[in-house]
Amino acid sequence: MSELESIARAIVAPGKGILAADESSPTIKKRFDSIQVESTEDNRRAYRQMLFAAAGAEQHISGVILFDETLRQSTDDGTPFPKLLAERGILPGIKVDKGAKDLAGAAGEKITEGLDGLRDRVAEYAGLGAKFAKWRAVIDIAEAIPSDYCLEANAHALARYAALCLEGGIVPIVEPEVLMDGGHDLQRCYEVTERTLCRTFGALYAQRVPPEQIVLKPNMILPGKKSSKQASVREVAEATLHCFRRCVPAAVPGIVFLSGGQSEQEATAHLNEMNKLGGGPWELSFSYGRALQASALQAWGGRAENLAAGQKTFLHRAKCNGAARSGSWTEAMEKVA
Ligand code: 5MM
Repeated sequence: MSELESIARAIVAPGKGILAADESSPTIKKRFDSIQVESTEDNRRAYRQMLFAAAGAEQHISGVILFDETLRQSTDDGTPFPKLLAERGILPGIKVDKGAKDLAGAAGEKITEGLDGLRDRVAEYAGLGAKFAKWRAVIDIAEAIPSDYCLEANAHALARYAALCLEGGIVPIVEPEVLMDGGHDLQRCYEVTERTLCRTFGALYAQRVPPEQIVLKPNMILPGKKSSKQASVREVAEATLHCFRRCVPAAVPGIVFLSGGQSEQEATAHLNEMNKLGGGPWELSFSYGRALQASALQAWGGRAENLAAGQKTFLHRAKCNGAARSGSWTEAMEKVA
């Protein structure tokens, strides 16, 4: 097995998943605003240190996605964050995209930028200890969108990014996110996700990206947040597995779902149900941002005296999602906490 494939397989090791802590500066400011904490460089460092240093996290966390600033930061005692993670057996990863911008000629649609200079940035990140990278494409659903143009442009960029990462020796996490904003139903999310994934894998194939060396980070198949027709946990799990069996090559080692605005418990319950149903050729795991951090952020509240409480809350979510990897999470686990 190539080194890249073994990194991809380590990312989706049984019982573990990814902590997405790669919030860009505007996003982390929004998160800190919600707890009335100023988004200074040192507050961001203290918060991330709380998560990365939580003892035992390595039992359920295989990798952490970092933002450029965080990859270059260190703990209070001067240990660089990538070193801290690597010493505990957690793979450091890096967000390399430059964000979703308006797509010219396509009102309401986005294209993710960041390809210019990416070869050099990948080389630098690999030197700083990154073992994998992440690039997120954003697909919105409304009556007349997404257009084929938007899906093609984003799939092409994802594949170019993936090829450059592999050339530079790091594993690409390919993240085409179909947003759950809006009033669409589950079936509409299924159709758009199917179109998105088929195009993404077509572009990866055209650009000679071996599926064994990537990890896919998609949305689950969910009704929009404003939909009047919500779906049961079982319906979400069945629709998601049905869609992914159609579109994702069996050679891909694993699928790490994003939470996308679900509550912490919903994200865990959906992953758990998919693993209970099973039967897919890939590992089904998590790469959650909000669904691993929301309650830990609240518990911390920006206060040094709450660091232990923040870590305990984060470890609880990591443990629940670790259990969801084998379909062994139960609601009782939440009540005990
Ligand atoms: C952690 O949030 C990531 C960064 O977002 P921005 O670039 O917008 O600041 C985001 O890409 C994240 O990795 C995924 O959306 C998954 O996070 P959620 O919260 O949806 O699980």
